[in-house]
Amino acid sequence: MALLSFERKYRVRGGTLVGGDLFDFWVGPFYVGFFGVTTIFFATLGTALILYGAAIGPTWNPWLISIAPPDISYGLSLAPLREGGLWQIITICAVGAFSSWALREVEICRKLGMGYHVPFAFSVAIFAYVSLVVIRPALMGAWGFGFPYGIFSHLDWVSNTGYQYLHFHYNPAHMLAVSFFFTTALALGLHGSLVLSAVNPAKGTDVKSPEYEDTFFRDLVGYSVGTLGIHRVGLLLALNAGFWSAVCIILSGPFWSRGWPEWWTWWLNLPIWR
Ligand code: UQ2
Repeated sequence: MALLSFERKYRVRGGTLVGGDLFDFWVGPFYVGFFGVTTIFFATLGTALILYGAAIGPTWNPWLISIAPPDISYGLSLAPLREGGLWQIITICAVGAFSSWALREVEICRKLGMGYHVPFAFSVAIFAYVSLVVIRPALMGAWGFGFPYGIFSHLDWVSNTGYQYLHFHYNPAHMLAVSFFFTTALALGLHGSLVLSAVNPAKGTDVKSPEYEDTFFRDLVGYSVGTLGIHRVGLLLALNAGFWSAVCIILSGPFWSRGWPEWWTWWLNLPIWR
């Protein structure tokens, strides 16, 4: 169905979670909805506060601008704007904007009668962010454990936090997360190259059907997961990458405060070595 005639079919009332018909309209190509309004609100306020934070800070060098969370001594209380309060409001705006975006995706899914796979997947990414700036700081008793909003400063935070546990790569959940990230890249590399090889062949030759894609992998590794299957595998791999990232950082501090290499002493202490 051509895009213009399909628009008439799907640009219909209903499917909203909040607000009924009130925000059930489009602006140009964009569906608005109640959560479109809240997305714009949080994103605009958050961006303005980041710019304000930069303006009262020491530099306009984009690499060095940084908006830091409050000192640990503020615990879980609200801090003055210039001493981490900005970071706190910006964090609320970020979580508000990301959640609004996910719920707007849900409304679009409902309108179209589709599954909720996209908002579900996005929610795992939101969970990974929230685990860093809300869940772990709350469990450790201070917003100061969140990461600063700046390009170099957040890299420094990751490095410092990693070294606090001596060698973060010994964190078993981090091992899982990294393995899932790499496998996600492998799967997308295989899938993207396979699809392009089939549907974008040499000039003057025919586009190849999925049977060719199946046959390629049956010839190569004796198995094809199939055209639907590869997307299930891809989603599973990507969701696990985000999920175990969240787990590995929530474990570090709230549930394990020594070096991660030391965690493996359970292995050395297994009775089978005696
Ligand atoms: C496949 C298939 C696709 C694909 C890919 C495969 C026709 C267009 C990439 C091959 C995938 C396999 C064998 C599984 C890979 C598993 C991991 C964990 C990387 O069969 O069907 O559809 O894109």
